[in-house]
Amino acid sequence: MTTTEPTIASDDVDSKLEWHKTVCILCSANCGVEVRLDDREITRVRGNKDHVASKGYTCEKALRLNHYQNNTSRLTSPMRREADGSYTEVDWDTAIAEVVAGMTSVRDTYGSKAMMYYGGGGQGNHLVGAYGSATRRALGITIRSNALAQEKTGEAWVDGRLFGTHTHGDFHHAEVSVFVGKNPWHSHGFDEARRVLKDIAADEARSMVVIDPRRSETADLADFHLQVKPGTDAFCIAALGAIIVQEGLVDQTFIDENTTGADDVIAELGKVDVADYSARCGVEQAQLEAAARRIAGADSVAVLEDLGIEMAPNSTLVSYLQKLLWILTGSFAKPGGMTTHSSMAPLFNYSTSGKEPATPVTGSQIISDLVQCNEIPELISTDHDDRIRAMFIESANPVHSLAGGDDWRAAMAELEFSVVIDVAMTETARLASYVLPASSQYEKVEATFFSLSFPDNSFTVRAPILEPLEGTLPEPEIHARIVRELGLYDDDTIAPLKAAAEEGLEAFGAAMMTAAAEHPELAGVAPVILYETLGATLPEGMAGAAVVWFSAQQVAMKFGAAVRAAGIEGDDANLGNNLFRALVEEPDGVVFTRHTYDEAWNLLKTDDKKINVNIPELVADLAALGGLPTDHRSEEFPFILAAGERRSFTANTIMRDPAWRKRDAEGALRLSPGDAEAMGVETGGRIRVTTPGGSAVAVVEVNDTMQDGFISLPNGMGLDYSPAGGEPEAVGISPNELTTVDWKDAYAGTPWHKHVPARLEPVA
Ligand SMILES: Nc1nc2c(c(=O)[nH]1)N[C@H]1C(S)=C(S)[C@@H](COP(=O)(O)OP(=O)(O)OC[C@H]3O[C@@H](n4cnc5c(=O)[nH]c(N)nc54)[C@H](O)[C@@H]3O)O[C@H]1N2
Ligand SMILES: Nc1nc2c(c(=O)[nH]1)N[C@H]1C(S)=C(S)[C@@H](COP(=O)(O)OP(=O)(O)OC[C@H]3O[C@@H](n4cnc5c(=O)[nH]c(N)nc54)[C@H](O)[C@@H]3O)O[C@H]1N2
Ligand code: SF4
Ligand SMILES: [Mo]
Repeated sequence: MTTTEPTIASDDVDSKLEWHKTVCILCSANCGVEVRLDDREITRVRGNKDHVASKGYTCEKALRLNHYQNNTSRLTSPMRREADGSYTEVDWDTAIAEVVAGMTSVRDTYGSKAMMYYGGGGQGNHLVGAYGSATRRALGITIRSNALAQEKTGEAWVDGRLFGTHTHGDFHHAEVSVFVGKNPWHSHGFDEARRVLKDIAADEARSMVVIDPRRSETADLADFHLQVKPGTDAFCIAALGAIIVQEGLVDQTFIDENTTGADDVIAELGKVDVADYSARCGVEQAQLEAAARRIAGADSVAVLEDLGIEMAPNSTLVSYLQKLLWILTGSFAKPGGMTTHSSMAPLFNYSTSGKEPATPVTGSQIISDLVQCNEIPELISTDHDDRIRAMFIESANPVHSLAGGDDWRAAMAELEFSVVIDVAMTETARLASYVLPASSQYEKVEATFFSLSFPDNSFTVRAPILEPLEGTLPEPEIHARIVRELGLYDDDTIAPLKAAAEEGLEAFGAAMMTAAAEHPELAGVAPVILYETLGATLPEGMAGAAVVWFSAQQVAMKFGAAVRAAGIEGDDANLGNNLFRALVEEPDGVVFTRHTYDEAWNLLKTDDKKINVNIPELVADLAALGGLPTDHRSEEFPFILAAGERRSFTANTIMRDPAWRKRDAEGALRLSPGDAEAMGVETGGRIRVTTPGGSAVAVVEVNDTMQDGFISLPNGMGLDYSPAGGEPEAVGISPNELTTVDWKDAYAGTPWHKHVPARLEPVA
């Protein structure tokens, strides 16, 4: 033992070493944690047992959070790009003035259609998006997108048609849990994922079905691992649905009472040749039958899809088919089943008609107001009059995270003006006209809107545990300064609101009503006005929580009974105020709605409060499925590459310092033992991977969970970083140097990143 290691005695005497409550921001679960600080270093992390949702659970990644908070890529000054491509540090006043001048110059020359906003939050910082919406509206930006439009818009389109809203499963209690292209062991997606998976595996009365070409860590625990050939899920799940229909296992009472329009799709499933589809997806018919019967026979079924099908062929159809499994077997609005749920702020705007607006440049549909991510470079690099000429990007790294790296770099160069707000100098920031440094998620108030639970749903407002790094500002302050610079309001405008806020929340609510009537033009910038007025009265460091007051009021209005059932008292505006108070005061998170199962029906947004099963376009696709290819490989590209797998030490692009990884330092290319032998490579060797999008050399990991012909690379690798703060270098392969913008879903335009044709060549 070295003398520099902390000892128990020094922990006890040093008051700086108290535990601070916050959350882990590395995935959507946002587990509650407690951390210890030594000056600005996060030295210890443990699960917060009192957290309402995660109850002390964490995975191994949370222990490494200091690499996010402290690393050499942190930005500490606004920066302007000069004509020669170098960056000059500028002061905040200059930066705000020049950012506003740059954006308004594009707007005034070409109109607001020439501007786009991208991003608005990663896994744990969604207040960014709320405050960013003020700048967006103040500038008049209507075109926007974020990462959801490269994964979940196909599912959202289906959800809109079926339910008019989002649905989620109760995996803690489901008799049968089904994971479709989803590996919760590593990627989570619901609270306490590994605990829940282990509980299911240990309980003979419960079962798990995993549909995945790889024997993932989750599949290893499953009762039924349907090991499809990559990209053939539509055949597999159509066969499961067909077995349910053809064996008479449909819950007809549920269908008659609670749904409309199921006949067409039931008829279509009745025609499916199960033996043929079983052969096409590579799963034995007997296994498909056993899994389908287990699903149909269960009291409750919960299903979760994710990138394995959302980023693969027929993705929107597969989202539909997967939902049919639990609709046809009546697993809705009961414990262990699927439900709708409340939300502090919905992640999508759903359309029950499926009719969405289209972008004038390409004619493609815009689902949930989010432009298709794969099309963004094309919307910029075109001669079309309506092309995008300015981008405002915040808390996202699209040059690295979206398909087609080369197209993105070209598009960024064509923009007349671009702004990036980030904590780090990213691949995207390096190409922007202006870079504004944000305080980290441990230096300001933050929260995630990924709270999808039912019957209890919770929300955590977390206080800063550190002062902002010098030179940085929290986003609420950045956006308030931008909106002020745009001249939308001044001290006089907000003086009455400030005074009312001093009096208390009740007076403030009344003053907001008056202000809304007197200044309807300020509705769009309400988040920054809340921050400057109500925020000024909140406890030290908590001003940025002000925007949550608005959500709390909305939640109280929409779900009043459920908020009261959750133990929040008060009527009308007081209910919202009391909820807001609880959220600001409670570091362990607050249950903000407690529903009864019956209420799940009321939360549907369909006109008749029934599930509208018929989606004619997708029923037609199901009918035509037999004519579609099951194999996208060719002589030139004999492998299928899953470009962007979630592993033990991946966290999107949130962790830039490669030293955070305790294993798989370079992010190995995984391939089956059979393929390794055929290629003559071994673990630790090098191999060149080439796709229609690019070529790169990877380190090899021979891995017996892979099937022959299927290879994978992790996501979030290949980020520029310099441990000493000098010229940065990338470690590992950036997956989107291998992907292309045109390889995508027909409905939502979501990329087929899990299904990239590839070839391999060993290198010496
Ligand atoms: N550790 C970690 N966790 C994360 C993240 C992270 O970066 N690292 N990112 C978070 C984010 S943003 C998201 S969206 C989620 C994503 O979470 P997941 O979707 O679970 O993650 P992936 O590993 O990309 O893909 C899941 C599975 O799809 C399988 N798959 C590949 N091709 C196919 C196919 O054709 N059919 C089927 N059925 N399966 C296929 C893969 O083998 C893999 O096991 O993870 C979140 N959690
Ligand atoms: N090939 C391939 N590509 C993929 C995927 C894949 O599986 N394969 N997965 C995709 C998926 S599902 C997703 S969700 C996307 C994610 O990709 P992005 O949407 O780009 O999101 P993140 O990687 O989470 O990056 C978030 C950015 O926020 C910054 N940041 C962190 N904290 C703060 C903060 O407090 N304020 C601000 N302003 N910035 C902050 C980080 O430095 C980082 O640059 O990647 C996608 N890209
Ligand atoms: S990475 Fe996700 S599951 Fe792991 S501790 Fe962080 S929030 Fe929880
Ligand atoms: Mo994602």
